Amino acid sequence: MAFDLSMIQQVYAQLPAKVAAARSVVGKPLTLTEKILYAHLFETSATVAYQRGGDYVDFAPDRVAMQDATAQMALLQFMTAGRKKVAVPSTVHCDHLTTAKVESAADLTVANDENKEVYDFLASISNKYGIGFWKPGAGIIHQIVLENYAFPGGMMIGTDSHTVNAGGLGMIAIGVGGADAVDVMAGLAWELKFPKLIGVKLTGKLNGWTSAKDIILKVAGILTVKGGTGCIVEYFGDGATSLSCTGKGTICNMGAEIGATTSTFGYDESMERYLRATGRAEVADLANEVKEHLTGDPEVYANPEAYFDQVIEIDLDTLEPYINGPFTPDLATPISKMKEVAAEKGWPTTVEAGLIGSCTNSSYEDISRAVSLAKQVATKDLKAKAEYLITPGSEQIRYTIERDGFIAAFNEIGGKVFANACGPCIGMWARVGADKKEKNTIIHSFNRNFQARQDGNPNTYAFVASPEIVTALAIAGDLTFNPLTDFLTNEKGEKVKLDEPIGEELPSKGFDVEDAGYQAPAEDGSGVNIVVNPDSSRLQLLYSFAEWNGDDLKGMKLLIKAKGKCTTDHISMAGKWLRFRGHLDNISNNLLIGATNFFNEKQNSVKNQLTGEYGEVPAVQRAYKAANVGSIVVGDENYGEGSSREHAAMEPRHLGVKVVLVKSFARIHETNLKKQGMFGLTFADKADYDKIQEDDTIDVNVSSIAPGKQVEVVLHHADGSSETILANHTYNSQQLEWTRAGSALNLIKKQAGL
Ligand code: MIC
Ligand code: SF4
Repeated sequence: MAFDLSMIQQVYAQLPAKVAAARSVVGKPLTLTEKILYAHLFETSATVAYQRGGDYVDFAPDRVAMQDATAQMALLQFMTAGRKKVAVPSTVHCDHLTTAKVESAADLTVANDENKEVYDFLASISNKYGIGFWKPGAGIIHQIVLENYAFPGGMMIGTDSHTVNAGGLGMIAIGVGGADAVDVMAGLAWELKFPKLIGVKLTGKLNGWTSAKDIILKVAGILTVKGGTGCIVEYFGDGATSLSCTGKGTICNMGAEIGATTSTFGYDESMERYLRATGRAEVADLANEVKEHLTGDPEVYANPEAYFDQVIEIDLDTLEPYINGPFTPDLATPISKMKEVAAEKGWPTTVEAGLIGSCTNSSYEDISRAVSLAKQVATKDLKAKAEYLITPGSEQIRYTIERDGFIAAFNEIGGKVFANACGPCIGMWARVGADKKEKNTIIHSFNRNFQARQDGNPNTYAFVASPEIVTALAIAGDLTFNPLTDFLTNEKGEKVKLDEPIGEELPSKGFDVEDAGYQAPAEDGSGVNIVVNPDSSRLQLLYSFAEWNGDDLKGMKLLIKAKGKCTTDHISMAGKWLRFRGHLDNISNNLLIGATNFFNEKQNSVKNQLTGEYGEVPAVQRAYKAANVGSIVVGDENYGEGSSREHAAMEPRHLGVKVVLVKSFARIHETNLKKQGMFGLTFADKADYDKIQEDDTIDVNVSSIAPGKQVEVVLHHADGSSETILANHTYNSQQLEWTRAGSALNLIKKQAGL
């Protein structure tokens, strides 16, 4: 039985008229993206055509999902917003806080014990406000959403950047910070700049060693980590319809790695098959009734250049498997070139560990194809050279693959199955020996491979590939092994070749599960009491950030000029710091500790301008706060890339940073800064980044800030000279209200009379 069927029915009942209204205001055939966006306007049906990449628009998403590491902050904010219940169906998923160490059951016992306070808090707050709760071990948020909640033509937001995974079932699903989730759960409009549209036409059919993952690995290579910023990517063409629904999910999932707002596919038979296989025949039947509205208009796909802002074409017949990395997901190397490139770059080529699974690659299809390779170890007298680890995306998947003998096959090659949770993908991997910081290579089918992300070791070269390629390379133990052409030497000294992977899109015996791990909320949660222990190190009630008095910001000290890549992992590290995600003051002790200081090329070492001494970033910032001196963070391109974690914006806010001035921002992080009442600015001339000096005292003249108007930044250098530069911003008048109120949440509270 599908969840929230009446909501889906209502969306579909209104869809034809809303799409017709949109088509008439836009005045031409519509992409799927436009249909879904215009069908989810907050106020009415479409009355004006929005300018892509220009207009801010208010939307009404159908649902919200939150995972444990971000839900804590989202719900700590929601509980101050004065609402009795969430306004739209919402769920919480316990997946990020489980450490992968021994194997599933043992690790879950430890997680339940260590995180009891947090899980109890999330369970009771979910119960109180009418939120569905998925227990630890139930699975990873995006896999659970795909299996249970996603529906073609729907729109959702989630407090995790990979919420975009639900595009595999034809949704517009967008990752956001917790404050955005609060808006929607409070029944308010959710604002987004109307995106630009990138069309990706897929022709041909995957074959042999290639899989859906290779499509997004290639797209990441083409567009880079910032090429999708401000855009929604819509896939179409006969190559798109030939992919499985879960394969589409993989492509959309990793679309977060190109900075895209989201990605999506039109409704087709693969989605219908998946809906039916996951117990949602009713949704498939409903979708079939409105199916022409659940895909782009035929004119659009026939002549995409006229409708999309950019079009990319990929021929699946000739696509090669890719391996992306290290340290960035967009460094794409076709497998046939890996030998050459690895030698040229000096990458360590012995593969120490192969990891499959995670929210992006744990479908039945993925696992069955990986198993077909694992089984060849025995039949071809091979021995798997690298450690091999599996994190299933959900209990339903785990239960089904166990039933079908896949787990036993993985065990045969020494594979270990971790809990249905994020585990190594988010650095919750107690990897033996990682503390020695040795140079080594791992390969995984996750989506992110930023430095130190998986095991905390900055010298781990992490590469991303399909589960099939990960498995083959784990068997070979060699990054340069190309299973399409190369032979392995088996235990008998014979030369053998791996056969191409084969698998099944969906389990022929159907999915199965005993306890999926779901807990429904109370009908009336008003009596549920939420207690946060004031002495807790894990949870802390939030205070309201101070209002802005409207003055210019004078005499700020430069906290750090970050050099190069500065992702949310660099700004607010995950791994062991995840335990403080519900405690703003404690987690603030990781502020920018991963960022590289431009002036000394070191991490977590910046000059305290009050003493002239070098110290750790959080300590220096706390010293400025204690002295009541404002500060500013300067950054490079695509600052805040990666996660949706709003801690990366709340921590500097809490510690007294006033402005973040960078060459460019990643979308979610820029919004998070705005929501938390910070000034997020970009250099009008990127070359001005070079003018920022270590001892600068900086004024940012924001008293007359207005939409579209540049802001003056005055740099007072230590030698007594000063320079004035200009900064751009993207605040609209509503967002400036958040800034004035001190945060978006303060404004909600004010409007609710709290
Ligand atoms: C990630 O993949 O980086 C995470 C961990 O899922 C984050 C969320 C978080 O930081 O809690 C994300 O993608 O938003
Ligand atoms: Fe979890 Fe990794 Fe997916 Fe993020 S990308 S939700 S950490 S499995």
